[in-house]
Amino acid sequence: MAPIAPRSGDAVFANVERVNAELFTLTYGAIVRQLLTDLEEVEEVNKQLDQMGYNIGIRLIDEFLAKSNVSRCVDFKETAEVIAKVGFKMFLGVSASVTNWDADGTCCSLILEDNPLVDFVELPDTCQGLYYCNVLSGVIRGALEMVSMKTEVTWVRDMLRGDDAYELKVKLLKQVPEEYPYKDD
Ligand code: MYR
Repeated sequence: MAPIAPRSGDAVFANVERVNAELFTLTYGAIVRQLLTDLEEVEEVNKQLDQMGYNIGIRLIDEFLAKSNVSRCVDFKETAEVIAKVGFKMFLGVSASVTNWDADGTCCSLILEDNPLVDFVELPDTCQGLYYCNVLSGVIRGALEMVSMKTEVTWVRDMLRGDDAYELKVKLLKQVPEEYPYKDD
């Protein structure tokens, strides 16, 4: 009989990552389901998911800045690229594309073709109006607020609602200048 060959470290690591990702997806689904039960109104669930995301975002930015080595972005266009290519990759395992810029460079769309949050998800008819992934809009809003950018983040397209992609509109409302924390006198 052939000996049982140990799996390589890489294979084990990939497996652990996949299991973690699935656990995360299923846990998120369980949270949404519980909110639907507790709050009853889909609009309230949308608000709660966004608020949860915001609370995550204001903390996650520290980890993002520490791990990514990203330095200050020159403008909002660079910030959007960083979110799409580095932030999404780091926390969601997929990257997004950035499109639909407005003329003054303060509003764009982040398009996700692959969205691990919705693996295994099917929404019943009673959930029409639910923005299942609303935690993501809150995360972006919270994270950007911590680096002095007030934004409005809204869903434009959602595959769970029958659209052909996931599209988030990110609008920069205000860039708060950072204050020097010490008085010069
Ligand atoms: C700067 O200070 O100019 C850099 C700003 C970088 C902001 C990056 C925010 C990362 C947000 C990650 C979102 C992940 C969603 C899953």
